[in-house]
Amino acid sequence: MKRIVSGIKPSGDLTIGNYLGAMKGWADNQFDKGNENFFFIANLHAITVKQDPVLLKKRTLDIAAWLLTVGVDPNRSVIFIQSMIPAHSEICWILNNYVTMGELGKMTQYKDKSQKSGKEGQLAGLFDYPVLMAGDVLLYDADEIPVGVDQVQHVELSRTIAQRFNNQHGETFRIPKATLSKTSAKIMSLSNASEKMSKSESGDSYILLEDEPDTIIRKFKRAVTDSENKISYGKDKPEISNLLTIYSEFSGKKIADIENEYKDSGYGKFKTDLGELVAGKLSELQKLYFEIRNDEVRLANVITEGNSNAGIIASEKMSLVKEKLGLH
Ligand code: AQP
Repeated sequence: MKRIVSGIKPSGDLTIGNYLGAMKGWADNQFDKGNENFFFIANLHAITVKQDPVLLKKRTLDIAAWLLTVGVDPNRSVIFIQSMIPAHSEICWILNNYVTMGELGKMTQYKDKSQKSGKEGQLAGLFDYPVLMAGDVLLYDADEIPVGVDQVQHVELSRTIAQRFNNQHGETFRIPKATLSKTSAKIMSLSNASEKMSKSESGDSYILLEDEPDTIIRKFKRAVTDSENKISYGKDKPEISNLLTIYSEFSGKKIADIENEYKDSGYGKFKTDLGELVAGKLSELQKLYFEIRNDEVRLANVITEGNSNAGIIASEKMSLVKEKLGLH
């Protein structure tokens, strides 16, 4: 039996990056026999960047509804909210003592985000983010953490922390490993293909799962591309490669087949078709999403049950950790 644990932050509205890089894979992999799945909404991680409390609460429920929409099934997966399980905050403090400032300072996400947010944004919580994340997975004895490539470094650090703790106190945590989505697709920003698409960035750089068809088509038309006007995938063509990846993910077609289909077309036609393809797929998902999102009673029941199931496992692990440390 494998235990799978992963989370998503309600730090903005969800993008197709979150969907293709994480949620879609979570839903697809639920059917592997014997897997136990835990998916959580990482609202404690979200507050490492300033959040509007009303919006944070709304987005937490939005994500729960999106998880159900894309096929995460509460009968196969535990869906829970991080802040509702106090053990996450508690274990973070303890694990802080098994990692150095030097190790945390090397994390690329911290470097990127703290640079962008200036001095005021260089919060201790942002620096400590990977330790909370280590706690998130170690509490549940996770075997596998399905993440986008951008998060692999954090999972590596979770392994280091777990190994260090186990070496000092005896077997306590299972050592987790990161697993990448089938394509390992990292979806890049539409306005700057050297940065990943992020929900907390600006409007034209991302496609939101809730974007209207017209907006989606407009954003793809405006997506930055090189001047070669040739639909081909390659390291030296990051912008069109990113668009080809998105096309491939939404259509299920191989990149080589798409290149062939568009060998006589320019970027204009390709971008229009891509916009229509994505708008069509997202419209279908949105219909289901709004039904699920409006059924607040069902949503609350799924979350309450998930919190309860996760809470039992987390507090058992917390007791073991405290016992090992003489904190009981
Ligand atoms: N652009 C992306 N391509 C592929 N995978 C992605 N993920 C996020 N963006 C992309 C994956 O989505 C999961 C949940 O991410 P998260 O919300 O916990 O944190 P994040 O990676 O920081 O996501 P964002 O959208 O970039 O949020 P902000 O802007 O708030 O920082 C993860 O598995 C991640 O790999």
